[in-house]
Amino acid sequence: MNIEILSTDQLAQMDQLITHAQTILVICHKSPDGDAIGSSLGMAEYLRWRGKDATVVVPDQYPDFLAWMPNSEKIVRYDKHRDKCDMLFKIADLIICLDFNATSRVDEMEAALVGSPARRILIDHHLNPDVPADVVVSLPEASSTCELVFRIVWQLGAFPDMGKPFAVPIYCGMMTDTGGFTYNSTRPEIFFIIGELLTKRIDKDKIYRNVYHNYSYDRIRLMGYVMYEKLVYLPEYHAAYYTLTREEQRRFNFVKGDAEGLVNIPQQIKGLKLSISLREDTEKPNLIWVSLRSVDQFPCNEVASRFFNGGGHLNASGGRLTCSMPEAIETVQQAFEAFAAQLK
Ligand SMILES: [Mn+2]
Repeated sequence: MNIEILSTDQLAQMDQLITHAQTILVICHKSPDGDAIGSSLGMAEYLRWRGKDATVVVPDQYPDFLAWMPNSEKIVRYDKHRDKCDMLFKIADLIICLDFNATSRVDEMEAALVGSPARRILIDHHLNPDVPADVVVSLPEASSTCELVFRIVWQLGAFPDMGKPFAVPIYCGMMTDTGGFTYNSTRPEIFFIIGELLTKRIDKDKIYRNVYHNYSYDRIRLMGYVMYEKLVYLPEYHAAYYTLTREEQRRFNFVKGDAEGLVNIPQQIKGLKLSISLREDTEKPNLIWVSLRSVDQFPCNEVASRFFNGGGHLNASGGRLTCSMPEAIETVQQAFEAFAAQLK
């Protein structure tokens, strides 16, 4: 199977950039997910194999359910170690940007990134990449940035020398960005890659449990509460939404990440096309985080950009509103109305 994605020129350029760099930063977007952390750890592992001083720097906290991955203890948080990180950005020869399409996605780290004299490589699967870089690898049709990192390392000829510390995070990111290979994962290349990763003796069932079977008792109860008390189902639109207030989050001892995946659950209703979550920020008043999920060709990223100041992938997007919850609910209703033709 041909899984090569770089042109001959890109391959040579990338190889040259890495060859001539010694201090390399590997960075990803704020609130890193499995794909951001997985691709960063996988890339750093490859770079260390090439004898480079590679450091993974992330803007802020990443979820507990990723903290078991090999070398995750070496990840440096920008929000905690600002001075050290600013120095790294100054002295780095090369910065590899993973899983984001705009410099604003790295949040507080943006000035350090933009101001760094280092060369840059961007590897991403979001639409419309807008990060200035010497080499841009952008494949919106890819399942994940981890898939791209695999294909690049493969094409650079290093995969036979990679072990578990490469294969585990790459598998993990491909798994999380496809909901455990339940969406955006139909292309045969993906299963070719999984087959290759399994030759490194990774325990894919354990990886699944580490990531998905990690709920607290509070979180299970929150899920039940939201689905029973809060879910609003609109069969005429094949849509559903729910709200989650600050007070409710407090009641269930909400910790960051507890809302993760909640928005996917209504998608299990037969025929549902669009699911929306409205969650009040735990601190800032009138800030509401919006998550959207859709199936098939229904573009929830268009809904996100038109109504919720956001965007994302065709079937998984996010956004934010600055308003009260009743106003946010009104916006959701307007969105259903505006997309009624495609929803009904
Ligand atoms: Mn991703």
